[in-house]
Amino acid sequence: MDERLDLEVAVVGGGFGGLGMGVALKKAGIDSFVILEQGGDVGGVWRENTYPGCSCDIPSHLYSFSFAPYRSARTRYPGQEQILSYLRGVARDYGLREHLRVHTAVAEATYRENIARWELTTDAGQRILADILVFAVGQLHRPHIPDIPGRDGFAGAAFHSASWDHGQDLRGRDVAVIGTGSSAGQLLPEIAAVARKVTVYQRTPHWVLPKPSAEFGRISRWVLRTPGAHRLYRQALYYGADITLAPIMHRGWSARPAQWMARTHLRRRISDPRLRAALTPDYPIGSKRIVFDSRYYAALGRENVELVTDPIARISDNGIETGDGTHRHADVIVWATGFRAPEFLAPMSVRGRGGRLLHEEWSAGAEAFLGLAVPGYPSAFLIAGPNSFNPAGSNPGMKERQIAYIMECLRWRAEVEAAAIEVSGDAMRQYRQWLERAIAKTVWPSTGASWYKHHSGRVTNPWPASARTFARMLRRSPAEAFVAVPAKVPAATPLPIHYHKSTRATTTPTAF
Ligand code: N01
Repeated sequence: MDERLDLEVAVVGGGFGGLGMGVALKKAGIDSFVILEQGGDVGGVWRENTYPGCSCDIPSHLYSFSFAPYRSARTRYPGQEQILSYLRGVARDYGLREHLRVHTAVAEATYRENIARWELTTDAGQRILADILVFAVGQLHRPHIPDIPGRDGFAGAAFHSASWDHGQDLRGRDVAVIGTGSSAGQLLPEIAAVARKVTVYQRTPHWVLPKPSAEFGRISRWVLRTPGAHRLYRQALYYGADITLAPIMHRGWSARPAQWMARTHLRRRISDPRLRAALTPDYPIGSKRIVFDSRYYAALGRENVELVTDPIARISDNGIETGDGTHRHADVIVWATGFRAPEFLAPMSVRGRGGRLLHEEWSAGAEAFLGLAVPGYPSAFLIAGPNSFNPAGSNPGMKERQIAYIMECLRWRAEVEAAAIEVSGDAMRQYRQWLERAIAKTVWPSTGASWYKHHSGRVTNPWPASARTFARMLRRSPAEAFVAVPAKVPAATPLPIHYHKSTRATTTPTAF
């Protein structure tokens, strides 16, 4: 395709992060941008994940943008369709559709030093030039399907939880579910209700906390529609999660009560002591993402559901064989085996200054200043980049903080009239020291593998402190951490982006 686009901003990804970025650009009066989306619509993971029972385990009033509140939610926790229609509504209401390019997968992004701009190439060969590049591809979108012997010889249907095959009627069939994380927890009750038999293959039990599943009554809904009450409720959820859940990750005050609650939930739901023992984790709560679910254990207790804890040895053409030599029949295999979350930005090839290749620099695990910028990659930003997943609260909120910071970076760039800006090596070093100290205080370094960690053992995905700390660090001026990067050859045209001058103080760098 011989088409070229010349823009101020290119945003990659049309989920929460990309749409939030689009709204912020619009509000700043910037219209010269595209949102490049590899799928057929906006929505990100909420478009991709359509498995039965898919919903959010964070309350809807918190799991939304602050500028686009859910005002008429019937249920405390939104379902997949509800979130997808919310995101479509945001795209429509904020005029983002005209900026959206669907079925457009970015293959390469290269910083052109002579003009201080990014050149993007799509899978279809389209070229895009932009002053600013924002990756908003999230962390949980590349399915992980383990390479178990015999996998490709299975004769039945096999699909990942995030690529559900709705053409498969599971009624009366034998279904194998591999994995026991949040996705498995949500889909198991639905498929166990229709399948002849479901065999759940568990490698490691997860800690499960019940969630209060409330339908809001008419009066609550009416009250929550008023902006003041809505704001108060959202704030209560935000502070509540941050004060009670975030300390779990550091073995803080709430870890023991949370573990006690999880054990009580397990005891109440599972009466068989052997099954209960098999479901009891032997690692501290918070080491993996906690499963918030009230239906999972009840589904495991059904007569047509079997939990298998012997490791899988191989997959045959019609079932799964475990290490003890037992073969169990399966018509369908559901891979609820999670995502290749530590492989940030893969499979895109991203080249910064001097031709450096990002995935080579990240070969021992990704890192980015505040999860959003990397030295050597001028004017390129990430939303939900390394170590910015909040395991104890709402991630749209984390993304909004990063978007606000990126907008401050853009303003500062215009203010100092820089061709490009880049986080300094010093700022990155100080941040890395702070991050390593913060991670060392969490349960993650000393516990086993999970999607929070790169295979090198480095903790690359979760944020190791409270959401309030994240907010505080992102309130600082970019002038403290970023430096101007000139074009090698002066740009032929004046800088295209004009902003109001930032009101923020320009100060010298301070330690984190
Ligand atoms: O994936 P997971 P998920 N053999 O990585 C097992 C978000 N989410 O899709 O623990 C056998 O949690 C693996 O075993 P182990 C949420 O942040 C949010 O469930 O590694 N088993 C594990 O049990 C969540 O954390 C919502 O030993 C293998 C499972 O597969 C994230 O998505 C809803 C295996 C993977 O669990 C991912 O959740 C759903 C192998 N070779 C998801 N490899 C909300 O409600 C892996 N496993 C917001």
